[in-house]
Amino acid sequence: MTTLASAEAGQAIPPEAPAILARAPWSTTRESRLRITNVRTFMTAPQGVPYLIVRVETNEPGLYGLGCASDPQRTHAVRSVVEDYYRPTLLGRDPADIEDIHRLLLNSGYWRGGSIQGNALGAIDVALWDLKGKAASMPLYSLLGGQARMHAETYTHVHGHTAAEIVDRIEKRRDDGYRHFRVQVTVPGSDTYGTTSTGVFGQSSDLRNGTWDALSYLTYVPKVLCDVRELIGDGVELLHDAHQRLSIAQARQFARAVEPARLFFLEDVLAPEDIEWFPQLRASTTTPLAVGEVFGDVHQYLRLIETRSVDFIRIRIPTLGGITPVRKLVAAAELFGIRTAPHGPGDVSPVGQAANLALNISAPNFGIQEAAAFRDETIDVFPGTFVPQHGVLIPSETPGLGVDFDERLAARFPAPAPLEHDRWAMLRNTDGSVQRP
Ligand code: GCO
Ligand code: MG
Repeated sequence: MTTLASAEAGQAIPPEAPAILARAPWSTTRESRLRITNVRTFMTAPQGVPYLIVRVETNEPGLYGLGCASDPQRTHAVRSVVEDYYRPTLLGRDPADIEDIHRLLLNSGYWRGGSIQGNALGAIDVALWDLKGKAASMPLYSLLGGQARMHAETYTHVHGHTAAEIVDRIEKRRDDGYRHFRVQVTVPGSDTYGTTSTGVFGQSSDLRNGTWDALSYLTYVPKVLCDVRELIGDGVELLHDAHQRLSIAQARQFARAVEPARLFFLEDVLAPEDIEWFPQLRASTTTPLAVGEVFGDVHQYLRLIETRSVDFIRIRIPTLGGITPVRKLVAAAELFGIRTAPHGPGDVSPVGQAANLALNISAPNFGIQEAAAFRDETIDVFPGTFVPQHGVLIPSETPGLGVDFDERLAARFPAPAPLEHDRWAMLRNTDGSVQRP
């Protein structure tokens, strides 16, 4: 086993560095001096939602990469994959060979997919891209093909009970420069996603009362969305997230009923289990469709892309395994005229948002970026956090992702215990049956 024991190395390679098989054959002969010497994980919750940050360290002093492995519902399981399986496989490796490392880690788990492995792999992958940018003294978007736009436009979240209340809130955020608004509607007596004043993501949404009623949602929400359009007129884009809760018949009705609202897109009007219905749904409505937030594998999008049955792909870089697979997905979508809408509410960390921005700035088919309202504490823990300015995210020239991580400050925000954060995902219908959250 080749170990780099040179005196100038920042850190010697720990003895548990993997057997030669974990390394590409060429990596033991190539003259590269850079080696992975440690992989560390940090759980923190400055935004109230658990973040899992991964730091890949090297033998070059001060050269490390950061990745976001944040699956708020299974954080502890993701941490184990990184620490117990990926770390020993990576020690001693040259971080340059991202494709090889990605494929090795993906296949070393044998069983494919799922958010737990996806987020663990996604963090390692993004950290290696961050490292590569830093080593090349280039911002990540430059490595991905350079700047294709000045900035990435974002959408913000508003919610309310009546059209008047919602329009009032939109007008306030328009003054901040936003032109795109995800509108969620509070439905009397039922829990509709993203509709209450306090929530786990800090800026809005998600205090669940635990009961969902499709009939009241279908009766109340389309009318409010159309009334909002009537009141606000043109010049702003309205979005809505149905959060995977409708049947195909309800989805068809809903998509047709909101056509007068001229939505920018209607998100997750069907669940991933029902994606085969999208071609038919697409043919039945003019309402633009977006889906993909909960997909755990880029292959899940292929049917939607080849049939051109969505307008936007919602992508969560950590869950899909990082920049390596997602940049291929984005390129495929571009060839079919489909735009991107990366996921980015409060439960994607500023490291994850920085990866979104690198992709958005370099991808010709970028559509719109969901933008969390990060709290001040979160911005302090993540120096360089990208925050919307006048409704857009502006890239920086900083090498790599452009965001750092203050592990000492992060320790002041312990993550909630398992199941403390998950409760909002446990939803029931009025008949007591379990409902997709
Ligand atoms: C969105 C999403 C999120 C999810 C959350 C789950 O469109 O932003 O639906 O709000 O509910 O990311 O952890
Ligand atoms: Mg969503």
